[in-house]
Amino acid sequence: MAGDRAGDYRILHEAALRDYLAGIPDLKAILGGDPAAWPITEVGDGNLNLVFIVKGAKGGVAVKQALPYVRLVGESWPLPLSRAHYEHLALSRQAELAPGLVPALLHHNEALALTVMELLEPHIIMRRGLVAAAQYPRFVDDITTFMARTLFFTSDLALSAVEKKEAIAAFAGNHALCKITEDLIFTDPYRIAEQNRWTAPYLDGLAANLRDDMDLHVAVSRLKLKFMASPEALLHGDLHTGSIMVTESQTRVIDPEFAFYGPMGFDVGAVLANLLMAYFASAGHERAPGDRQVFEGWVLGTVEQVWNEFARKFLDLWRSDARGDAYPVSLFAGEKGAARLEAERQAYMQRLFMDTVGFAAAKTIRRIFGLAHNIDFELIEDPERRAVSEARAVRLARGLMVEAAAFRTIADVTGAARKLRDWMPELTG
Ligand code: SR1
Ligand code: MG
Repeated sequence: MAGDRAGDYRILHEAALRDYLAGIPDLKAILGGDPAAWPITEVGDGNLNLVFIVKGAKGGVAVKQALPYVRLVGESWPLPLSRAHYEHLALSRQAELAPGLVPALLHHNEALALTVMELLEPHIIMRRGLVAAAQYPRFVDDITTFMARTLFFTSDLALSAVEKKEAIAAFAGNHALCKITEDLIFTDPYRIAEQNRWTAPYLDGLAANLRDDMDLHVAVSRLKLKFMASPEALLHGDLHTGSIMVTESQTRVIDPEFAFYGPMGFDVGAVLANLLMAYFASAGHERAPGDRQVFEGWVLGTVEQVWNEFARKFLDLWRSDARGDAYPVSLFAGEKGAARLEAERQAYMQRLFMDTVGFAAAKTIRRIFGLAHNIDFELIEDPERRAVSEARAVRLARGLMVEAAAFRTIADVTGAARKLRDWMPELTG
């Protein structure tokens, strides 16, 4: 049931949440001890929801409750509670497809738009770690397994046509969240929009260029159309480094409330964009010249490995688990058929790479000129230094979108990023 049962909904602040959790025997047992002594802390630093950490004598849980509006903006921007339904549905599916890579689900209340999950401890939001120049040795293997398996097994390569269409329908109601993406990522940064902001005055000129750049407007509009009209697979839908929790040895993907059936490159591009932004932001976090060089090398290496490993794992699944209705086996019989199908797989990945690179570019530009920014850049205190890092990222992003044909491999992308590391933009102001 994806509808909003507004009558049963109430926001559970501390006391009400304590009573609620204490009334659910399984959760009470996980937490342990006297409910009156459970510390409850609101820790949500995302843009939309309340998130509480609750600790008991025995263990802890994380509680996420959707608000009927966008938290970042306030009650003036209503948002359906049904996103909690889609998040729960996506999380359940991801847990089946990529076990161990999402938080365990402990409880869900549809009417309260509330989900209780395992407490991830001592995990931190990956973006925070990247700002601190931390490296994550498990990340490549874990995120590429997550993406390859969730995207492949929800696509027409793995599902029958009936299963696939039913799955699209199950997520089709999450259109309010899609609309946020359609507006904030693919439209607003390229026009005058009340909620846009950037590092002014230094990027005023660049913001004006963006509004006047018809090549870019065509490129981003093609990406928008692809986002709206290509239900290839079940996407996480918001797979940035703020939606990933990490330790040195574990990776967990959280927050799939933007889940819907869309183009695969949108998820892969989100991961690459956010790593590339961490790379460009790094110069702004330097305390002494070169003191983050090792980290920066790791980030660019990670960008390359994420694409290469994702492509390898996805292709392996296609060779071993292609039980879907696309590319019928009967059409590719014998040696000739096998060779032709393999060539087609390579062509498919090349097309997916181009989508990925385009979406990565759009994801970058929105974080610099749109409503929702990221701490990679925001925590660079000196606005002029921040603007320099941001302008470098924008230069790469524009190239990726408008001169897409020049980027045939992931090494072309990291090579271009490396060349921009010390490029000095002309800033306004
Ligand atoms: C109004 S919501 C702004 C952004 O926050 C989420 O994390 C998504 O990225 C969305 O675009
Ligand atoms: Mg989120």
